[in-house]
Amino acid sequence: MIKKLYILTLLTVFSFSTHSFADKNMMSVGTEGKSNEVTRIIKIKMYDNYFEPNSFNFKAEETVKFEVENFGELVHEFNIANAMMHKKHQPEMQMMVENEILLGDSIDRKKMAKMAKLDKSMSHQHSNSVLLEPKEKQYLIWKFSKAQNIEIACNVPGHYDVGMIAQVKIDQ
Ligand SMILES: [Cu+2]
Repeated sequence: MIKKLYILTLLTVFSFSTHSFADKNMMSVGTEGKSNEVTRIIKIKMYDNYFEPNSFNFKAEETVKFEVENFGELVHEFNIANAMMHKKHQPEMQMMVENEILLGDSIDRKKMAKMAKLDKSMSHQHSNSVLLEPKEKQYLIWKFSKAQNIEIACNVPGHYDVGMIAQVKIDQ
């Protein structure tokens, strides 16, 4: 119990200290989009462990609605970011596994809400991502920023490493 509290305290300190940096970082790949600005709707299928399609081409400033559905038998994440952001997000996902919020084929959303009160990073409330159980479907509207190459990836522990990544090329 003491050990758990200690870890939570550490995590809270960590997430407070990195939050403004994380927000700024996220802005570099885009921002949450508005539904009246959507110019394209794209259906994404998630399987164990890959995306279909797995490469995209967008224009700078374009607003896209992603309809994401999990056809796999495992929990998967759809996360729009760059490689560095994915790397930073992975320890949060690992903590969700260690706290038994994130299970192989399900998400304990009750526990997630409870933990989120103690540590915001455990809420998985990021505008650039959705986390889905098998058969779940959710949409995400994203406005891309400047021309660059970024990645849509799944940061469920182990999945990024086996290549659950879609390359995103944003042109001027
Ligand atoms: Cu995955």
